[in-house]
Amino acid sequence: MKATARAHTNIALIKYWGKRDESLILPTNSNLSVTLDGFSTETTVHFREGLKEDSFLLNEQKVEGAALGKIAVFLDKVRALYGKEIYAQVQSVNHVPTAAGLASSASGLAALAAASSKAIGLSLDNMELSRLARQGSGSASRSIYGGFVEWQMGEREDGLDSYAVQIADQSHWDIRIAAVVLSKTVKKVSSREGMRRTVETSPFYAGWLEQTAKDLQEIKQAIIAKDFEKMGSVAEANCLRMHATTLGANPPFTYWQDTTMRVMQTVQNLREQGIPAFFTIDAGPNVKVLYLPEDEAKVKNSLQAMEDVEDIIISKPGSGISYM
Ligand code: 2P0
Repeated sequence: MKATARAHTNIALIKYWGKRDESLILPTNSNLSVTLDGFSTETTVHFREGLKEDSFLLNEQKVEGAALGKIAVFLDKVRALYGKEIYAQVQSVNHVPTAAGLASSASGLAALAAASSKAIGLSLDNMELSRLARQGSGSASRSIYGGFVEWQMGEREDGLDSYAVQIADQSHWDIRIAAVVLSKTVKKVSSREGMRRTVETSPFYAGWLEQTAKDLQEIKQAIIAKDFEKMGSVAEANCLRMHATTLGANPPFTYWQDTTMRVMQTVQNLREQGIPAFFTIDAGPNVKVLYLPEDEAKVKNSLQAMEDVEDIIISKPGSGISYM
């Protein structure tokens, strides 16, 4: 009862920002991401009779506390599908070229969903797998697929219609995504806490929801038509709107640092020079820059010239779940 799976992380171009059901992880809006080939998690799950609890090794280090708790809660859902109490040894390796806090729960929970369901003998299709991964971490539902992926929010209370679908695979469009790793990042509000506080208290949240549904339709058309300016400008505006909701929360907060804003400025300067480059930012200070392969040297040089940029990790659209 052992299986190994690999998943890549993803970056949202239309953000998932808020839950309508915290326990099933059902979002308030449909959202869309691109899977990144530069970051992945490989996870082995071994269910064994006689174990009294789950255990977790991450990059060969024993993990306990809240991180183990998240895994055990997720494995409870897999055990419930299987119908029997049996515990597992979980071993994960994060393939992230730097220790910069970029490893996301998306690749981790997607790999765990695939490996654990296979190990326990369930054979789930991608829709079922996406629905399962969603219950570990919302963004993990999208990492089941490669390329451009939409997580459809669904309407049901039981979440059966809330899962991701592929809009276009990784060979559809050769774009680049540079993850700009900043030095001296400060401790952030977790995305779970940040989205909860925003949904509950920010008067800007209603405006965010209204516009994001329109953004999603526009970006899907842009992706299919390979209209880079359109895709980039919609993604950038959507990111700015998501971050604007946090300033309206009570207590207010922001994920941005001074360095975050300087990278945003650099990207805007590139555009003024005629280079189509766009940024997006998740629940943290690091910035991801979208650009076309022919502009790589100029984009990289501008970012590398900046103070406080520690690393630049370049991805292409990556693949979905695979089994080892
Ligand atoms: C996203 N983020 O769409 C958004 C944009 C952060 C900002 O999904 O609570 O780790 O486990 O469902 O998926 C990060 O949140 O949150 C996230 P949970 P998750 O990528």
